[in-house]
Amino acid sequence: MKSKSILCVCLSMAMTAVIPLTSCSENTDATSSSSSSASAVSSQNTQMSVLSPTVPGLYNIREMASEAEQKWIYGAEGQDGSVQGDGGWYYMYTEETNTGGDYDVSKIKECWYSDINDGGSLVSSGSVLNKPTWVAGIYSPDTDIVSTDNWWNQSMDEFMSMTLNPSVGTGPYASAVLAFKAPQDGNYNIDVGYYMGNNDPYNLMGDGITLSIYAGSDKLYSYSNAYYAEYGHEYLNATLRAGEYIYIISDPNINGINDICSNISAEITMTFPKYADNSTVWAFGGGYINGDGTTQGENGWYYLFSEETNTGGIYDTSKIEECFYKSDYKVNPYTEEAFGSWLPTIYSENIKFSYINQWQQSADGTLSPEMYYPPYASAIIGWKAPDAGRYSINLSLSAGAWSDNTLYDGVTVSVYCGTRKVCGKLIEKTSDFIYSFDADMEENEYLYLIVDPNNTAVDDLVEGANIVIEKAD
Ligand SMILES: [Ca+2]
Ligand SMILES: [Ca+2]
Repeated sequence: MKSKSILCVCLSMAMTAVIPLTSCSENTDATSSSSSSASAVSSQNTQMSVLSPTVPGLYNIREMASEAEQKWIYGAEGQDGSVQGDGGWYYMYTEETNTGGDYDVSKIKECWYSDINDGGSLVSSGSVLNKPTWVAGIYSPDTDIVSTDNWWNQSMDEFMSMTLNPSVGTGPYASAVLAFKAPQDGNYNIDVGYYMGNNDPYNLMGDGITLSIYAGSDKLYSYSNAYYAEYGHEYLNATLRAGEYIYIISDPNINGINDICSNISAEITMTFPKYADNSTVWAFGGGYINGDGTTQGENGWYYLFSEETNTGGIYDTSKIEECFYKSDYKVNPYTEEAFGSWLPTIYSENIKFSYINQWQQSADGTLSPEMYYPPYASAIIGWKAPDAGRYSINLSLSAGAWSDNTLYDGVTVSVYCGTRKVCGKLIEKTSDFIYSFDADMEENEYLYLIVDPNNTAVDDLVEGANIVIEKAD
């Protein structure tokens, strides 16, 4: 079970969390090193939050993001669990079981709804189990589907603990499926929690369940547990076309004895990546399109690094170099689909993502210098000003050591305009960093966002970075 999100949280983290405003004052030496007033960074805005609506010339990232995302929560208040498709959620099943997590999703069908108030023969007793449930089509109204032997339940009823329980004592068996239908083309973050396994591991007849998560026909996740039921939580991401489904599939394996799959939570967030106009506004991160993220200089953005680390936030920007792009750096173990990262040239072309190499620098706003062994490097995103002038610059990101291990020292996040340091902040444990300022920049001068791993790069994670630059003239 993973506890760490390795996927883009994009805008949703910054937008939905209570945002602690990160003070940058202790390291700010914005103007002291500059001899030219024309190139000075204006200091009056350096403490300002991007949330301030009153300052002209500042781009309000929060407002942009709320326009740019949409969220669906399974079981949200007001949702009607007796209707297919309410809130985007569908109750489904498949006759494919015990497949080791491989399914032909074209065989998934909709369930039918059994409302005990209709007085059907589905329920054998007057116990609390006498709740409405969605039922696989292989079971007829004459089937005793919720009884001493059969614990099939598929409902968002809080009292039934959000179940996706394919447990029937004797076959035929079916896999219970909760599905979400994508309302439009987009990139979807998928956040699923569950409790699953064998409800009575002392009964050796039970073989638990297999829980799988699909986006369309792509398997994103699969986990089988025949032993003590346990809690898990997955953070996944997929690009879907309108009308495609996300499936959460609960498979009873060989039999349904003591199978439990409950406490299902599911939250789908879609982001609509935006195009900045790249003549008055430039933007980088998970909410914005900069080509396919594999080209240096797209809309002015560059993937860079420096061998300078653990410097207390002081860098010689002439030492900053370009990264190289490795398209097959990471491979999804379930779909075997490769995806890439920008990497410092101090690492070999043959480097692969592994538990000791977790560097990730990509257009989705990930800027993590995470490595288990030296040599370390600082991960940098740069933006080259197309014209001389004054720019309003807004940054937000989530940074720090992602684990609770006190041995690890997080990152130092610094911002430079050319050789001039604007801001520097040591962030040991994961927190949000939000910073806004105005700067006068020369033509072709770089803005740098520098993520320094400090003394060790273990567990150093920076994600959800969004940078919005607006011409302030
Ligand atoms: Ca089973
Ligand atoms: Ca560190």
